Amino acid sequence: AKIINEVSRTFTEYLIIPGLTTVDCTPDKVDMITPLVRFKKGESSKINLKTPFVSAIMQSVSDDGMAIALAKEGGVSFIYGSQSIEQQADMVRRVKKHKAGFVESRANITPEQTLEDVLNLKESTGFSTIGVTEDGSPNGKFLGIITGRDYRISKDSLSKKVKDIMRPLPELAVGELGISLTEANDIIWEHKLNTLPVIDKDQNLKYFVFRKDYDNHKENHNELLDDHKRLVVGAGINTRDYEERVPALVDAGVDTVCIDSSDGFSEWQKITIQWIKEHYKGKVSVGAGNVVDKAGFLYLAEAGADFIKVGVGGGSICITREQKGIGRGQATAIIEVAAARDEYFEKTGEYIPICSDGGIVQDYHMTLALSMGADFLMMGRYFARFDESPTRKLLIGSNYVKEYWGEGSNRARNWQRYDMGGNNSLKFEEGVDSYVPYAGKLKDNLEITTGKIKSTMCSCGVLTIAQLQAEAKITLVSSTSIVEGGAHDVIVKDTKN
Ligand code: MZP
Repeated sequence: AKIINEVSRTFTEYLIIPGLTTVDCTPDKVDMITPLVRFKKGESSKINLKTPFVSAIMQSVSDDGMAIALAKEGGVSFIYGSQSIEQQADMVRRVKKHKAGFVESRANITPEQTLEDVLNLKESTGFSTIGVTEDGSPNGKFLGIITGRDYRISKDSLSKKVKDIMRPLPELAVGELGISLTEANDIIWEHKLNTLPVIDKDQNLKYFVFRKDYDNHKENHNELLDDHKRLVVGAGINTRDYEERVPALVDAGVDTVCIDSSDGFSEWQKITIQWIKEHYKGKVSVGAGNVVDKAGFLYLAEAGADFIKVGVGGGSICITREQKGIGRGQATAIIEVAAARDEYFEKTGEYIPICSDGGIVQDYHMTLALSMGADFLMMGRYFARFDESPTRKLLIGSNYVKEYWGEGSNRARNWQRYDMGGNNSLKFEEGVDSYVPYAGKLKDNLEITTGKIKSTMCSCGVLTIAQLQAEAKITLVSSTSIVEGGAHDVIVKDTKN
């Protein structure tokens, strides 16, 4: 074996040293625009993010609800590929058909849950009507609706089961909705509850449309819109069924696709990228990965990838390093791949954005990843905590949590992501099923997070991500100085009481 003696490091082992902050360098002037896809010297990327975040290609993170919420804040979701081609394309279609002024959502409530669960959902979403599906999944068989007005809530009734308070949808509505399915998103049907639960012919719940007045819609300058004033959305693909999946996604209006794999340094990815490039004559952009070194980057760059994801084994739900012994500290991986990207740009005049994927725990890790050369960040745990992620919000002890599971867990069963070709029956778990602390609305959290990043950028004296990458000074920290960085040698007051 070739032994690399350089220690592989992660974000917590580094800090940023402040640079000169000039009077013109204020957080409101910081522009976090960043390229998403490959571009030539002197040109600009066809897709730019206004916020340098994308949400992970995971069942527990990126569905159409998350995609709409994130695109409204300047980022992009990659809708998970571990579902049928038809379901994934439907999600993409819903994002593309989303219209400003209308809020769409669906509920994840089962008949066996209690009224308290319903109330939590109402509180977190602010919706007046909640749908019940057989298995609680957004696409499950639709059983009925619950409205706040139908039911008086007292403390005693909180433990009542949903099945006792649910009403079936009126026959007439089922019929009418059944007819309108094909153009579902374009129908604004005045229900007396101001809500339209859209179901398919098998009574599977598709989603709810809540009518809101256009006048109430405040213009949002962060919204990420492509040529037709539609939100931008991405989707995950794999190296097995791309010949069917990619055309369905393109037909649904997807803006970019990304091969989702735990180890992207493979000929399978090259074959997939080249098929897409040849088939669409370069018109469909495709991201690839994940890699952790220069060799992996160059392989995918030469294969034609439009952006390259970096990171193996650092995800919060990931046990790949324990199971297979492969991976690299995320900071070291980013630093090496960013240098390879810059060298490639110098040599070829083609800039290929890189994405730091997984392992972000603190907000300052984001600033570090960008300083180290990442153009944007993919996060799972961060987004899973919000109302907009597709998973259930539960009360565990006295804390609210949201479910979050890895694509390599038995729950997701996304075996293609870990596919090495050959015998298909060799499967083992590389991810866990977990909870993350519930954190509220995406928009509120994003404002705080980007506020911190902008503030750090001003500490470095820079106003753009490109300047941050070029000018930030980063230092390694000892384990004792990490202790120094938290509150220490004081008795911290318990502010909960
Ligand atoms: P994090 O933001 O939760 O730390 O990491 C999210 C990333 O972990 C994803 O974007 C993906 O690259 C990776 N992931 C997803 N599922 C698994 C798994 O089951 C995993 N092992 O490692």
